[in-house]
Amino acid sequence: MTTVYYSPGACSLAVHIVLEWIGAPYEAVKSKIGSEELKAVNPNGSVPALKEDDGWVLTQAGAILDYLAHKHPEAGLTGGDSLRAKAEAHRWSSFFTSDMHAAFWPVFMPFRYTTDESAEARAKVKAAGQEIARKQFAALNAHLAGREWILDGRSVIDAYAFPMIRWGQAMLPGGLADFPEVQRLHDKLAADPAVQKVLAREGGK
Ligand SMILES: N[C@@H](CCC(=O)N[C@@H](CS)C(=O)NCC(=O)O)C(=O)O
Repeated sequence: MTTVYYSPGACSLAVHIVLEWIGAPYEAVKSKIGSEELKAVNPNGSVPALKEDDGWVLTQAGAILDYLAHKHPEAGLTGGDSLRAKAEAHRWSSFFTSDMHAAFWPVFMPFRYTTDESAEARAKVKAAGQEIARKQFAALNAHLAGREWILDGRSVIDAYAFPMIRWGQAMLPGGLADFPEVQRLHDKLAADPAVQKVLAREGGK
């Protein structure tokens, strides 16, 4: 059985949702970031990590989502098979890994981005991260205008967006008020019974 290692509300939520959408049996293991138990699976101590029955471990959310989409083509979550559809999937996966997710690191962990231990310095780092995140949400919002999903049809990329959209709601001043298309995507995903099931399992986080 496929196993996902997750931390409630983290980017691993995307993998958890995709496994639920696929509908094949899987195990979800709640993990403490940086714990020895998690490091035994992913030496980096981060989530998500995916383990297959034969012991093969895959890390990196974008790689895991692409792997699952192609392992289960019957679930229809790849976003399309044409050369350009694959390029779009790659483009948006990179966007969430490198642009959106990275923007949140100074928001969640400002202490990693300054050697100044004062509350004031950390608040400034956090504010800078929030500004970068807002720039990424503006790009996503513009892309979503007139579209139902990020790619052509619901895909793993929508699941990838979901935890980060939730972070935006919770961690940005004004939440998503300036990004109505992003809010619309959030609401559609939040209304999905599979997403609700996963959120409940993750403890409502
Ligand atoms: N590049 C990795 C980043 C994974 C990552 O940073 N996950 C966060 C949770 S959203 C984490 O476990 N962070 C632990 C840490 O930074 O120490 C990916 O995309 O999977």
